[in-house]
Amino acid sequence: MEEVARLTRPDRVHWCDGSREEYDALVAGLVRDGGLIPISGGQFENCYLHRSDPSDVARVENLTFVCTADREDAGPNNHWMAPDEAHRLLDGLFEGCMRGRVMYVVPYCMGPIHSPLSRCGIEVTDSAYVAVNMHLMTRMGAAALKRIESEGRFVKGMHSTGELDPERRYIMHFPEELSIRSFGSGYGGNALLGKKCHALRIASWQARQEGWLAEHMLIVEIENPAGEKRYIAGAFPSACGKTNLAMLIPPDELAGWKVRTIGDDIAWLHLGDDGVMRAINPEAGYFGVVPGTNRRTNHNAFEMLQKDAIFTNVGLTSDMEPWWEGRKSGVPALNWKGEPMKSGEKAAHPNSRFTVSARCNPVYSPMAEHEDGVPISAMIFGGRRARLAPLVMEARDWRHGVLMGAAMASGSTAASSDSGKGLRRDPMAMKPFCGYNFADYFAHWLGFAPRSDKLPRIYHVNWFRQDDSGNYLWPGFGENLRVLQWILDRCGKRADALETPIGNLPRREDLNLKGLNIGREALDSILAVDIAGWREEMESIAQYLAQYGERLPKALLNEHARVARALG
Ligand code: GTP
Ligand code: SPV
Ligand code: MN
Repeated sequence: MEEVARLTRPDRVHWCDGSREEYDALVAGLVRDGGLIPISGGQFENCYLHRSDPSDVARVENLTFVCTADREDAGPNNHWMAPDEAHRLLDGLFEGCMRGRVMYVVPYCMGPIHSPLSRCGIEVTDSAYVAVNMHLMTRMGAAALKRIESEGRFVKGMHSTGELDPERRYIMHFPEELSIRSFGSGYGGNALLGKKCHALRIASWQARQEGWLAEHMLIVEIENPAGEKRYIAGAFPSACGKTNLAMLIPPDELAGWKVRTIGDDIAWLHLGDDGVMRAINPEAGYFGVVPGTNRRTNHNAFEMLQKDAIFTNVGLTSDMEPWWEGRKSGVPALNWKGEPMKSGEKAAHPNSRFTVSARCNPVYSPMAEHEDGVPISAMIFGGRRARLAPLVMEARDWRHGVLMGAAMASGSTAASSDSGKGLRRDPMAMKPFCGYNFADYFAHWLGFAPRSDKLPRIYHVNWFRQDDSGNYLWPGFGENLRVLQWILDRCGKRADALETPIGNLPRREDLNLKGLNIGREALDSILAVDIAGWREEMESIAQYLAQYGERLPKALLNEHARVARALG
């Protein structure tokens, strides 16, 4: 810390202890200097609004680098810079950057504080907003520091908002040094280094070396009316429904089912000595998408936003309540930049977010604190696919499932400022987050098959099929539980399916459709397999995979060839 302070020259160093008093004092300071605006209206209690710089509203994939000694280790899926060059560049930026500021030292633990599966880090930051977000998102402070002191090993993260100049903004990872340096952004995944930088990019690298998985997955607990609890992990790209699925509310017809959250964004998965794959959620809070959240779509999220929440980049009503598109009540007076609303503009930024501690979630599962994690029955992959991909399909085995994950694709969203337009391949929803070469990542996934005969079953789902006018064909949200029910029934050998070249699909009679409001034609089209369309899809998947060249595991190519042959 002395070394960092010598380089960055802060006025003062503050070691975070993680106490409630500290949180309140940091918030009070932010309110004094305008970094947080108290939200006083309606039901809201101890909630605040933060307006980020308008140029700094999402992750920046173009400015995110993996700096390994050998460029090939980062792979075509990452931007790369030589470690020496990256350090030179960043030393220059960090030099004196905290003059006139406070340097916060944030020790944190990703995962339950006493779990052997958890890992620690220290983020040094000059942003009090980052410090308060880390309070809500991680187990942070004295207990984490104690664990770090006894373990001696931790991920070193250095962060400064700099001048928020997009031309001087870099998010750099040094997996071989277990370090992260982030400069020039104060937003979400760019700045809360425990989340995407540590728990995914650095952890995925460590996971490969040590034989486990660090994934962009929600973990949900599902209890059936007989009281049996099962756990599903699911990878969906950013802004594609993880938080919503992790806390969904069963529809009336599925009363008796209970759904609880383990995690909404990241899962660390380990194979036990008994061959069972168990997962922990390394996080302790949510940094969730606000737009679209209302009593009907996500009642649990809506509830937990009323107290002790920080909103980033939403609008305000005239009586100081937060407002966003899809809130379904109130009228915005100011947009997310704090300007009076103009007609036709959005009040909230499409990537506006809430930060809230998991303890505020009315359906937080006590099992989320379990040191061994929860046993995973099934893994699901899914993206925003307006066409082609059916509602759900089951992989015939692990290898087929790895291909399904590797072939994932999704429409663009506001969660990244530069992911391009239209459909992009996003293997396992890890395109922006895998800290090493995807070819090696696929090989690592495939390598689990011989290690256990109790691996989770793998599925691909799609809540986002549209008709020609752009209307969603599937009602989604709570109704997604019907698909999870079929998946769990398959795992328990209690449901049938139709074998097709692309995987096993439910027929309409295999799904619980009681009371579901969906037209016959819509249902037919989301349960159909378009053979000609899938032949083209397999062609496009082959082209995508080809960029990984010789390093790509042959088993994946063989699996691709098998599916392509089955399609004829
Ligand atoms: P990140 O936090 O960026 O990783 O996103 P996420 O995957 O957790 O996505 P989230 O659950 O926040 O959902 C993103 C957007 O998709 C929100 O606007 C939701 O309202 C919407 N959404 C979520 N589930 C569904 C669904 O089943 N159907 C439809 N049509 N929209 C959904
Ligand atoms: C995502 O973009 O996948 C998020 C938000 O979960 S961020 O923390 O910005 O990465
Ligand atoms: Mn995410």
